[in-house]
Amino acid sequence: MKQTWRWYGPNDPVQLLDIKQAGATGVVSALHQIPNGTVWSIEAINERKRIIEGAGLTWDVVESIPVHEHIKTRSGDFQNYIDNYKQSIENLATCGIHIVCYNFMPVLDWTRTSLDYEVEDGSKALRFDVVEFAAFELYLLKRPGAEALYSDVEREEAKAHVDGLSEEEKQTLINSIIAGLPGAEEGYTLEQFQLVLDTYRAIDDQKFKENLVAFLEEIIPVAAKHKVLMCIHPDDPPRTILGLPRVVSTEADYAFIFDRVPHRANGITFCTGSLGARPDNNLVEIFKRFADRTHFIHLRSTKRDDKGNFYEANHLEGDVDMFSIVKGIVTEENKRRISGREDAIIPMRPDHGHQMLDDLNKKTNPGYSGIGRLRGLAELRGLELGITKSLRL
Ligand code: DNO
Repeated sequence: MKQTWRWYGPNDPVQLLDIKQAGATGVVSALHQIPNGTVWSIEAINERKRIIEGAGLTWDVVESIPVHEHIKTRSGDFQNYIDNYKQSIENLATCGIHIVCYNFMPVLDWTRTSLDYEVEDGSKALRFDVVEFAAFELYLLKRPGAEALYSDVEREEAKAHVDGLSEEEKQTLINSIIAGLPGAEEGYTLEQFQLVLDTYRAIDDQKFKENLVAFLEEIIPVAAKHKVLMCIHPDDPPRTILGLPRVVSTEADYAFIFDRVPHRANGITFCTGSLGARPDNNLVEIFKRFADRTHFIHLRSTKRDDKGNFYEANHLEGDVDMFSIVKGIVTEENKRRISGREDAIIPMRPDHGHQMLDDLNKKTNPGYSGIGRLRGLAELRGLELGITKSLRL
């Protein structure tokens, strides 16, 4: 695997030199300063590229060019936003960047209820708690129609939870969910949030799937023409939230997308942490089935319980069988090498990490502190090396 690291740009508290010292050779980055829906100009792309290469690293993957809400709902100025998206893809190719990650999650990007969940060694992890989430949507957001999704017992639990929170704790819960985690291009107030949710009233999973396909039918031919590999990131968490449609959560979802738009430029960001939060996702099988169109990999593990809660575990712990996953990846890379594919080395980044050691005293991007990811990368590269050597590759 090509060992890469997500970098939010010059304002990221983790610097390019830190990334080098962590052992990564590639960078995953996006032009977060450009408003969602606007074309990424060649100048702006080259400027970022120059900074990354100036530090002796390569810019291997764009994560992400955000997909505008109007594209997702196919409303308003969506065609203009699709045209801009195509232009950004073409401009990236002109600058020599050929892998683009994106997601098709309505309204919110990844979602957690707690950004500082303390695990037993004293480090802090990100967590999704079903009761906290219910408390948010039932009693803080007061989303119309939300009650119907919960049983009496669940509503009572959520009520008890919210009643036990101070005003400050309520605000923290709200912010954790809607103020925008790093990489999410949008942040909302409660009022704005409800308004955006309302734009999905008439869009069920089936309709949303068609909206995704319609988007892919436009962008994949452009990507293919410019040799850009598009890779869709799975929903996180991989199930419906807030009554919103979800269409990239399971093996069947992927099968549908690739059946409708088969070109290999239509590919996957294989994110073990996101997919692994769902007990019925067999990650090894999903990887096997779509390995040849996996263009980018996020390695991370989650620890689930039987109520739907999960937290982000250390990279080699939790519910993800990281050994089998990495073995599958190494095997796929070898297959590609033998068949002469140019993309035989797949970029991987250690996804998230605990806030730990010195980072506990710093302001860090949730999930994206330096030391936790350094630990993750160190463990993962060791695992890969062990597998590669034992397979005599
Ligand atoms: C969270 C990330 C996501 C991801 C986007 C891809 O840590 O995995 O924000 O970058 O969903 O578009």
